[in-house]
Amino acid sequence: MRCKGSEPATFDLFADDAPQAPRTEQIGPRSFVLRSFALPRVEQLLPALQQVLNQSPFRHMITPGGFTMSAALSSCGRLGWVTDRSGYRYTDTDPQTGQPWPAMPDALMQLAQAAAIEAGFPGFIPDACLINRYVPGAKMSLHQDKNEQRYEWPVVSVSLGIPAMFLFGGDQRTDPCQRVPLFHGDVVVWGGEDRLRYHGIVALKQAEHPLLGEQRINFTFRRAE
Ligand code: MD3
Ligand code: FE
Repeated sequence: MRCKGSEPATFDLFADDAPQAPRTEQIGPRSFVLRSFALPRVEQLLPALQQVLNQSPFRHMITPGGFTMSAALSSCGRLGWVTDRSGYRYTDTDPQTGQPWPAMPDALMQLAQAAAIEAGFPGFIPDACLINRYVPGAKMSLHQDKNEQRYEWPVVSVSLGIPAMFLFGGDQRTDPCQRVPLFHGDVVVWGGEDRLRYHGIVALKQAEHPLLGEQRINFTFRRAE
């Protein structure tokens, strides 16, 4: 019989729950993938997410063009990002509840700040955290993030759950894209001259994550005002 605590010190390199050491990959002049950076904090992040969703549940928003987004959205922090037939903007109340957006839980704020410091952006204090939920087949088309008042601050994003392929383009929609796979626990920071580069998410492949099931959760931290 095999005893707990006496497992051989080996692991499956190809299992998505294999132990992962944190490491940094540079994907642009001021953009970095911090592999597995959020892993030690997942136990704090999931209850924080649940607390936000109890107050402001995921919903599918309509774009100004009349399309329903395939990613479901919520927000926390003082400002939340919304889209409807009249445009894209940040609001201080959740249009679905008429209440202020849920406060940003400490675990989320601390993770965003630590990642920003790691990538060379000390002093980042996000006032908005957009939460995207993707199921297999959901995607996000190539776009720029331009609804924020200043572009000096970076964007920090945290991926949990099943993998996604991130597309990282240039300053023009037609510029070629890098494809960057993002896994459970990865954190990406984009700033400086990379802040307005086009980006998107390829339709997710069918997969199941041991903790989160058939979904990917992405937290995107920004300074909107
Ligand atoms: C690169 N979300 O919510 S993360 C978005 O995974 C969004 O849910 C994707 O694009 C997701 O707007 C990608 C991040 C992201 C956010 C802002 C960026 C990447 C960025 C701004 C500039 C360059
Ligand atoms: Fe974006």
